Amino acid sequence: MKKQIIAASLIAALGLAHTAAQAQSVNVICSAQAEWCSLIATVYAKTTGVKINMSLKGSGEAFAQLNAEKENPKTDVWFGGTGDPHLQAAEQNLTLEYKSSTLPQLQTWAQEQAKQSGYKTVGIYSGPLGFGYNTELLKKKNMPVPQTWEDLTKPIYKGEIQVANPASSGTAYTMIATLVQLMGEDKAFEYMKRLHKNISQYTRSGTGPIKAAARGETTVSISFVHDAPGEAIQGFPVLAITPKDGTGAEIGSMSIVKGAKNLAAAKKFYEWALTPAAQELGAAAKQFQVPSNKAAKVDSHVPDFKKIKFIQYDYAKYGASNERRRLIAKWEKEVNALPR
Ligand code: S7P
Repeated sequence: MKKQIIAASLIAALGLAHTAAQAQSVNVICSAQAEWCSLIATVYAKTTGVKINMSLKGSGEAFAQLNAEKENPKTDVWFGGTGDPHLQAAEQNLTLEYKSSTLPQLQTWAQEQAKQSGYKTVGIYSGPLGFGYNTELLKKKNMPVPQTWEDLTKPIYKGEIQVANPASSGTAYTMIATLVQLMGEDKAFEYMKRLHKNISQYTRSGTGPIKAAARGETTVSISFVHDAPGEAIQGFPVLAITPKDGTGAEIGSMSIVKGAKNLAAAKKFYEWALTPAAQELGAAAKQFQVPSNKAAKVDSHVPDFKKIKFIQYDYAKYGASNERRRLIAKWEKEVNALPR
């Protein structure tokens, strides 16, 4: 009898220990750049004792993974990445409704993102779409800095531009949605067909083209402009500009996965990620998006939104699953299928 009691207590203790260990880790897909993701994991583990099992995925790929594992989620939190696939995940019930008490401390665009998704996602940063360029290559090839979307279609830039593929990249989808809103759908598709002739490569990831421009593998990229200063700080000859005729911006977002196995830990991480101190880690990792918490310091490398001509980006419309699917399929059929 005594032996049985001891065995039962042992099993109970092991069970408790297992639960405690589970509570000490959280599974996060991070769709920001690797430097930022690993700084988050290090600081979070040091300050809270909770381990982050971090996997890095671009926005489009992260969305695909959540969709693939929806019957048995392995992810607890999806941190960062363009907002449109987060909205799509919300619509498809892949993410959990959660209203943080920090919401009133966030920028209006971040709160709007939360509201539009039924509080299944929230804005954590924002940044404008634009053109990156290698200053040395432009000079060597005697090319002007492109100032407008139309400039990118000029023959002088033939084979000189990289942009990501919208089927895998949230950045590239932001470009399609921006152009459609800026020009109207017919003109935007006519435009993208002309642009296609000048594209040397559609990359898988949204940050690929700015890295290629920085390293002299392409002259121009279509990228988020906040991704350029980090490359320049490393010593690469790269700058970025926003088109004079207007551009869109991403609302980098964060969502808790529906059915998250470590829900308490997921909420704790989510709350932490909305604090000013956590958001300032972006700039510390040389990532220069605008933080969503109004009290977070804005680094001097962050693009000045007041100097940029923005379109009135309709995040709800272009984050809707059907619209996103329709525009990407149309781009595949009418643009990507054309010879260059
Ligand atoms: O962290 C830089 C950044 O440009 O990358 C994010 C995103 O993962 C891009 O994903 P895609 O590869 O799907 O385009 C952006 O949210 C972020 O600003």
